[in-house]
Amino acid sequence: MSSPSGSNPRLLLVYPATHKLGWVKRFQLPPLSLKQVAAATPPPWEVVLVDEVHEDIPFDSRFDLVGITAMTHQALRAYEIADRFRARGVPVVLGGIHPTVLPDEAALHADAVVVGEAEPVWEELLDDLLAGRLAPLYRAPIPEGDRLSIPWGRRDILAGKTYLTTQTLQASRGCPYDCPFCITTNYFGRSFRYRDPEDVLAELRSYEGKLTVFLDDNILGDPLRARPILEGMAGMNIRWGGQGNLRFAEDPEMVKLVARSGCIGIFVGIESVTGAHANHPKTGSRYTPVELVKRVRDAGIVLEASMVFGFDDHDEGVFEQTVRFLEECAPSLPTFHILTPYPGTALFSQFDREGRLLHKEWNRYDHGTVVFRPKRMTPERLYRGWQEARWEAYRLPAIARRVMQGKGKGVNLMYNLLRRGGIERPD
Ligand code: B12
Repeated sequence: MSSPSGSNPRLLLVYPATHKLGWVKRFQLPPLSLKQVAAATPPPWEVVLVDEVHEDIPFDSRFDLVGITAMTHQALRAYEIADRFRARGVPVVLGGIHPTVLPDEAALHADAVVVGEAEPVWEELLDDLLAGRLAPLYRAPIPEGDRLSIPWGRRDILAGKTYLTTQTLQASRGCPYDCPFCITTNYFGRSFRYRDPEDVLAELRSYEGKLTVFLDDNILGDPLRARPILEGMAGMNIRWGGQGNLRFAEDPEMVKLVARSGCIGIFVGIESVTGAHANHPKTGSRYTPVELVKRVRDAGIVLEASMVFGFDDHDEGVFEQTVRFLEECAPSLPTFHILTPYPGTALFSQFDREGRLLHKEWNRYDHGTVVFRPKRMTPERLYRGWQEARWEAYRLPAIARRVMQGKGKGVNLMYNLLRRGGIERPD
């Protein structure tokens, strides 16, 4: 296997950036998508990863193939990059969540589009390219079952770049909850697929640093499957963060195990204080979020709670209600998002059908812009309410009240002040 020039074939993987970041880029995580695509690339391919957040794209270097990943807000930039390479005669493959849900759109800017996970189709695509028979579309099957078998993400391709940590991985993929605003169930399968715990633990043992981030949709989604991984981690002196929902906190023993395994922070989507979303439908819990949050914080784990504004049952009162709820609940860090109907979700189809999408300018589908007409308020009111809630929740007295409840006051204060730094006063 060699490239048309006779030497080893060279693959460039690109993570597009929508805007330049200052010093905060040191706190970013490397793109796991591309670490996994690189891991699925067999020798003798040579892989170069360019993260546009950190470096410029080498448009003039020799590559036999360029692979670009794109979430929706990155899609337009991904297409620009693809067009420039293709104008120079370099074949381009587009993959990731946006090309997965809109392959026809992506195909206008690519020689081939990968729909879904790279692992099942990537080698075939590379072989086809070298044999001169690249197909326009490679579609991975929608995953089924409860097992996940993937190679360890490649970290060597990150050399020379500064990230918070390069130790990012997934123990599982998929999610059974099928929330209307989320893409995961449709494309990554409706069950939690876990890796063999021994394989996860072996990967963790190969890490030289302490700080590790699990990028699963919900690492604790199936507590029985997560348990052997957590137990194995307990003796490893790892410090890890991840995301999930609050369900694990219903079992006090599980909370203790999560803390013992080295968990220092967890991001949970509470989403909404009202209606169908109240108390997080995913939990169907007999405990209130207030009780569950307290349990997690008492175990010394930083808990970031994400709230979303703009659901159809939200009126102008939701902002105030949410801020009061967060005062009572006191997660370590509240995060606020504007509801964003991503293509491929049930929410997108609904708003599109109802003529409520304001536009399809993908670079503004970013959770900080209103891209649809809310049901019970104007788009302007939704935007302002989001700004006000953020401002209100990060006023110093509000931070002080939150930090004083629960353990780890110093750490929580530091995180809150850092977050406060990025919040603008409402116009
Ligand atoms: C972890 C995660 C994050 C991490 C990312 C860490 C990192 N740098 O790796 C953090 C917390 C930073 C994050 C942030 C955001 N995220 Co996020 N995130 C996820 C999550 C849970 C997993 C993504 C992941 O790493 N998966 C593991 C990798 C291996 O899988 P993958 O990326 O899908 O890649 C596979 C395939 O897609 C394919 N593939 C991907 N790229 C390419 C490229 C080529 C060439 C090929 C061939 C194949 C290929 O092969 C890969 C291996 O199988 C997903 C949910 C999900 N299940 O996808 C949401 C998700 C990707 N995030 C989402 C969003 C919206 C965001 C934010 C915009 C939210 C916000 N405003 O705060 C930000 C954007 C940040 C940014 N950098 O610009 C949405 C994207 C929706 C959309 N249509 O764009 C998702 C799908 C969540 C959802 N519920 O809808 N996120």
